[in-house]
Amino acid sequence: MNKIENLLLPLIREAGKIMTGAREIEDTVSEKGGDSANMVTVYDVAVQNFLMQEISKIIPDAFFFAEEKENNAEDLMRDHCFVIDPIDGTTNFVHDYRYSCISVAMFSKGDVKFAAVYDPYADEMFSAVKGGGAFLNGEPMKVSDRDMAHSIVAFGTCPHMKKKMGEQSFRLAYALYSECSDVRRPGAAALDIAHLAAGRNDIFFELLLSPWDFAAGSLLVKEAGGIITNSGGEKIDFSAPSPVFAANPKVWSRFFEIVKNTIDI
Ligand code: 2AM
Ligand code: CA
Repeated sequence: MNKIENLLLPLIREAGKIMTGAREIEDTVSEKGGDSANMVTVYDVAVQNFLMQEISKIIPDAFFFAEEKENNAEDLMRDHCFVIDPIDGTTNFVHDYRYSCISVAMFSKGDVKFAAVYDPYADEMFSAVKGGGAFLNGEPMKVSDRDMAHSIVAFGTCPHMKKKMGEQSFRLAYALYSECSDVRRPGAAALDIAHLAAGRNDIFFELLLSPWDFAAGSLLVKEAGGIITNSGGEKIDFSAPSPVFAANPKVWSRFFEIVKNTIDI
């Protein structure tokens, strides 16, 4: 492990204790607007504040692009900009469903150089440094080699945009369901993408996500040998919300063919 990992990973594990130590979570919820499922708790803010404060001690000139604050996309072009989702899977968190994570990506001049997704319930740290491979709790991880018939598809339903994205999301899930082994809707996009990088699921999609949901996951998938793109099959733009499609290389072309034949985004 190089230096940046040694400094950041213990901080992110420490932040996980704020999640696992949370009590009476539902009493701390505020609604953020949208169709539904767009909530924030005092713990989202506490994790974000803890990470911003501790990272600033290590990297005093760090910038932050994070879910529970106002952001400036130009900061992604700085030398050090941390894209943070303090709790991805907030609805799961509020329900004590125990499938939520912390997602941290370090950008340097627009490019993700370091990524970590941490599941504090399973104590699993998914991490990657650009060009250095991907790891799960320090052990190398890679995407699966399963074919379509044996694949699990994890997907998100855009609950915050049900009217615009709901029907297409389920249409695509159904089209994939017809050819794959089965589908899952776990409820935390960053963790679903990390699990794809670890070879646990084989295909992931959600038709609209925010940069903090997919920034870390995109490096994990690439460093684990997988493919992750926007709806045009191109590199995702990190400065704005985007559709996200990811898969192992074996199923990618059939997966993306089904995407193109099924939905219109
Ligand atoms: P969150 O839990 O951090 O809010 C659920 O389908 C996925 O969508 C979760 O990863 C969730 O992240 C994300 N999500 C929820 N509200 C969103 C919004 N308004 N814009 C983009 N993504 C959102
Ligand atoms: Ca969040």
